[in-house]
Amino acid sequence: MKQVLVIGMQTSGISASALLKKNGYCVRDYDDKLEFEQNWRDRGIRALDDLDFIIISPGIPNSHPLVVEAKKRNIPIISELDYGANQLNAQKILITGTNGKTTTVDMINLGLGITGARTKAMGNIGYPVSQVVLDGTELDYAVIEASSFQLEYTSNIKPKVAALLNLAPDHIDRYASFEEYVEAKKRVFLNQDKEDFAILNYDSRLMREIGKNLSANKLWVSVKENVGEFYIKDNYYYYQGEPLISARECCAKGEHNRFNMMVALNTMAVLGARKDHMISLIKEYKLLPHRIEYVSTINGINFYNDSKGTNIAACKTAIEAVEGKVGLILGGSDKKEEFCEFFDELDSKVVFVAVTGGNDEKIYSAAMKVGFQNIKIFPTLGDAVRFLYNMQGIDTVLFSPACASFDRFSNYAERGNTYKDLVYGLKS
Ligand code: UMA
Repeated sequence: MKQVLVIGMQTSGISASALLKKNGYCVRDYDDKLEFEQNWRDRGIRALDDLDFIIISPGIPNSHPLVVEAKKRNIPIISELDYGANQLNAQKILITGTNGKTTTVDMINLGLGITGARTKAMGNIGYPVSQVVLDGTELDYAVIEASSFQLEYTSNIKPKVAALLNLAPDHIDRYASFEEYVEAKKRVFLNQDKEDFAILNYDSRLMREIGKNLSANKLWVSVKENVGEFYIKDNYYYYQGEPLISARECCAKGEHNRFNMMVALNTMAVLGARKDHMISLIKEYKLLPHRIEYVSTINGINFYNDSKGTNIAACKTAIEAVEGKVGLILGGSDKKEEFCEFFDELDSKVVFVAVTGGNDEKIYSAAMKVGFQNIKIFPTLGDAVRFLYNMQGIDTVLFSPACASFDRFSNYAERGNTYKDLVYGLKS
C-alpha cells in the first residue's frame, strides 16, 4: 500500500487525509499542535520514512523541519488543492492575486449559477477542494480561489480559465523576496494551452511582462484604459464596444470591485454566458462580509469593517473607497510589511490612526519615523473603537488592519465579527 503523509490537520488536512484513505492510501497524519491517536508528530523525521508523497496544508511554511527534510530526500510534495482538483470532474476556473480573490470567485460562482450551470466556490475561500471531491458534488464548474501558499505546490491542475488579479507585497513573512511570491502566483497559468484563457491586469507593468510568456488566450482587464472585451466608460460597463449596463446598478462599490466584476464577466463570456446573464450578475451581486462592509451609522459616524484587509495594499484600497474624514484602526499579527511609506503617503482624509494588536509598536514607530503624529496605541480593539467614536471631527471609522488576525483571533471573520459587535455595542 502506498504511504502518504499529510502535514497540517485542520480544514485542508482533514479533508485530504479522508480523501486519501478513501482512495486506498495508507495515511500518516501530522500536526505540530494536536495530540491525537496516531499523530505522527511524535515520530519526528521518521514520519518521512518510506513515503511515496506528501500532501501539504497551505499554512505549513517551507522552513518547517519536515518540509526541509522531505526536500533533501526528494519526496514529492503536493498541495491539498492540486490533489483535490485533479479528481474533480468539472471545468476549473482558478483565481489568484494579492487582493480581491474571494470576491472575484464569489462573483464568478454567482454569475455561472445564473446561467444555470452547476457550480461551486472552493479553495482558499474556505472550502477545501478535497472536501468537494469527498462530498461527490456533481459540478460543471469548480471556481477555485488559490493562494500563493497553495500554488507553490501545485503542478498538475489545468484551468480552463485562470486569473491573476493584482500583485502587491504580501506574506513577506513567508517569502524570501517579492519575486519568489510572484513566482508562486504565476503558477496559476501552469499547464494552460491555446484552448484556455488567462485573465491579466493591464494596469500592471509586471503583469504585461508575465503575459508575454503565456500560451493561453490572453484577456486583459483595465480600470484605466478601454482594453479588452469589457471596460468601463462614463460609468457604464461596455461589452464588445456596446454599453451593457450602468456601473451604478452594482452595489459592490469601488474601482477594485469594478475590476473584479470585469474579470467575472470575461470568465462568463468565454464560457458562453449571454448578455442578460451578465447584466443579472451586475445587478444581483452583493459583497461578502468583512470587505469594506458597511456596519452602521451611529450619531452621524459611519462604521466600516474591512477585517479582510490583511495587507497594506488592501488597506489603501479601503481608504480610497470610504468617504469623509477617516479614523483608521490598524494592527494585528505582523506580516513583515514596512509601514514607513504607508504613513508617508497616507491620504490626508485619514485624520487619526488607532493602533491595536501584536505589531502595535512597530506600526507606531514607523509613523513616528516619518513624522505622522496623529496616532495612538490602544490595548484592545474595543478601546480603539470607543476612542474614535468619541473623537471630534471624524465622519467614518474604518477598521482595515493591514495585518493578519492570528495575534488575537482564529481568523479574519472572527475578528470582523468582534469589531461589528463592538460597533453595535456603542448604540446601547
Ligand atoms: N500547522 C503545523 N505546523 C506549522 C503550521 C501549521 O502543524 O508550522 C498546523 C496547525 O497546527 C493547524 C494546521 O496546520 O492544525 C493549519 O493548517 P492551515 O494553516 O493550512 O489551515 P487550514 O484550516 O487547512 O486552512 C487553509 C487556508 N489557510 C491558510 O492558508 C493559512 C485557508 O485560507 C483556506 O480557506 C483553507 O485551507 C481551505 O483551502 C485562509 C487564509 O488565511 C482563509 N489564507 C491566506 C490568505 O487568504 O491570506 C493565504
